[in-house]
Amino acid sequence: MSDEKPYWEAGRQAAPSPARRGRRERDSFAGVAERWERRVGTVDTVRVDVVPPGGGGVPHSYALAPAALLHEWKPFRGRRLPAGVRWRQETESRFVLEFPLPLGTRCLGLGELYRGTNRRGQTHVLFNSDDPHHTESTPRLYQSIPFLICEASDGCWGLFLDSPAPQKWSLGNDLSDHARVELLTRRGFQLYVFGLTTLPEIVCAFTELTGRTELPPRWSLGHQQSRWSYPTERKLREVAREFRRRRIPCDAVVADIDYMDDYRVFTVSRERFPHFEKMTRALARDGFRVVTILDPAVKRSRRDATYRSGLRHDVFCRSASGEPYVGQVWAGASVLPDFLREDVRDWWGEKLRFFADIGVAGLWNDMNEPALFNQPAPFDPAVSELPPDDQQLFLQRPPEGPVGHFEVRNLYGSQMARATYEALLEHHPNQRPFVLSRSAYAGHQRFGAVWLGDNYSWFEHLRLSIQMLLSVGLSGVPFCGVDVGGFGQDADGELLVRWYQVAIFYPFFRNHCALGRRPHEPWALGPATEAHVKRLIEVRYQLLPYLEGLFHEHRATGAPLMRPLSWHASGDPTAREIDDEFFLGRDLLVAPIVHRGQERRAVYLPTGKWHPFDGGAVLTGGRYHDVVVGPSAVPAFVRDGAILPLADPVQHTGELPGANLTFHCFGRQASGLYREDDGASLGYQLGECDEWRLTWSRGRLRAEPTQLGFGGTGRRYFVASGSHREAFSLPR
Ligand code: MIG
Repeated sequence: MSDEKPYWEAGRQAAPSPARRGRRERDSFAGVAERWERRVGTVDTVRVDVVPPGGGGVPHSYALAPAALLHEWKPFRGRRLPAGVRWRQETESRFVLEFPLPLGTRCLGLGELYRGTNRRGQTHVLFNSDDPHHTESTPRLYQSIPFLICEASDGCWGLFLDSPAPQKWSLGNDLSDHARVELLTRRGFQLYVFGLTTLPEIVCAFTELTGRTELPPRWSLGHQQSRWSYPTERKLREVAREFRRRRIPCDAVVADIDYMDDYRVFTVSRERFPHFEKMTRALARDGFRVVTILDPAVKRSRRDATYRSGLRHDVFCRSASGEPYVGQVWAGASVLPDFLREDVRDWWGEKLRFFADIGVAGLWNDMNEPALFNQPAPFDPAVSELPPDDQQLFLQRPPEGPVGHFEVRNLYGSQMARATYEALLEHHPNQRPFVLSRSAYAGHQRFGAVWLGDNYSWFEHLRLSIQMLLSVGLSGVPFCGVDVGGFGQDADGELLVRWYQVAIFYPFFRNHCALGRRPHEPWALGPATEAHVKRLIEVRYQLLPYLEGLFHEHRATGAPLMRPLSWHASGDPTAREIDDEFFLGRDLLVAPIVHRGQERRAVYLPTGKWHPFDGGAVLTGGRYHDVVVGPSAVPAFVRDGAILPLADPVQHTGELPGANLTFHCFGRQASGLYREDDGASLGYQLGECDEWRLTWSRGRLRAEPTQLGFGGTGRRYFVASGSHREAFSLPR
């Protein structure tokens, strides 16, 4: 462990000096608890540092963004915590938080759960797990983000319980008007209470603390095609070729676990991928990136170079006996790097050069809960005490010293993704990394994208994807998606088309399918399905300039890309209850078909006028409309007053800079921002980005540059309103 680093990079947070102590919390608590306050963004926030008796200090927070650790907090002047939040230590390893939950208060956020956006009325477990049974009775999943937003008619307040230890959130089940959270820890934690504000402001504050997502590489926003598995290079190239032959846009093909030799990390099977480097080069010439999966577990084999190197550097998690802990995963008996240690992340990062050498453009971290075949449910959530350190599978070593795995389990996936993200940045200092992860903890957005694991080819899971992705976005992680078409079970044409009608609006857009299931590439279910899916993917590519603008917005404000209706219609009680529609940014409202056999649906539109994306009569909001959604429809509405930048269809993002771009102006008066950058480098952080403020009125578009640091791509611009379109020149 390197302790020379400044405290915000390694080591525990600076203990408050005796001269500056927070307000002591309670006399009955035998440990140390201090209360602090600060305005985070625009939100009055109280922080409580709780250290149990005999504990060292507040454990290092992996959730907080480095910049957030530099802020000064003042001793809290109030007497009670806001919103009636109370906490106490019940037993040696159990803390309890309680707060009132008046009737009508909705509970949002809390990361990934196979449940609706309103988390009220159930008990949720935060303990990262690979549970293949994705039904409502499954209380926990791969990602844990202990940030809850309580939304009432007078605004939102929030709670962030920064601890990666097991948690159980009971949110007004048994129809009671109060919530109880159990946290099983012996190490202490930090609790943040965000005072009453709006939904956008509270997410802004939470992401000011825990960080935001930098712009993804443009190619990663295109269509990605995956399946478990394309087992040979011949097959992977054939899939790519089909996309081009059929002129269906696509940017990436994905190699799942079978590209490896004996499932060993940092290897390629030379039997099945004899010319991996040649393959990636050939695919690159055709506009394809290759993404490979990479699991954390290292095969325990003296013949494996990664294992030998790991032993030499002492990187593996150890059992209480002192031996590296051995679990069963794809490669058989395997060991697990301790990604909580900086030296281990560096070690892993060095190994990752392997992928750059063979031309891999992005990495997909799977099984990083970590999932172990012999320990599918390592901890029973019914238990209300933490087992002793030496009975938590293995020990890990965060900066403050060894601790049982369960207490820090929820960090494992994020810290693996962090190791990957930071290494890619270091190896290619001016390239935006792409890292996709299955497991996550609060703050994960700093390290890339997530997908929500092994869903099924069911309409239920199509519908739930909206609610789940909305929740993940409100929990701070904007770059998210689910397996399009569904992972388990078999998709049919109707499901696939309906799924693409939603998925083209997912921030992360990947078709994936499980081993042994019926293939569902865009063409696999017949020509009618193919034609609809092709058109939908084309629309996705047309929308990419808009989507990229939303990532800029996220960077500035923390706003997710997918937003619940109440985000932009806060005073509207009907909008608040709707969770089968969503906003993509401010200007698009998406209202897809989420049931089999339906050809029409009731669409609620908030106040204002709305333009059907596919054209047709303008609809007036503030009420429901009966809308027909055919298989080739784009089920979206554009806000009156929006200027939507749409590119001409392309086959992959490499062609995008050259594609004509049209500013579609909706209504008589409209305004917007439009930005351009190279889509690949970090130059935008240094101002290499062009930005215009657009205004449309009296049939004229005006563009006023607010920043000119990029220089343009030489593409042509148009302005359109209704069916009229004419050339436009963007002032530079
Ligand atoms: O035990 O790598 O969620 O997307 O295709 C299954 C094989 C392991 C689980 C992932 C899935 C992936 C699969 N993996």
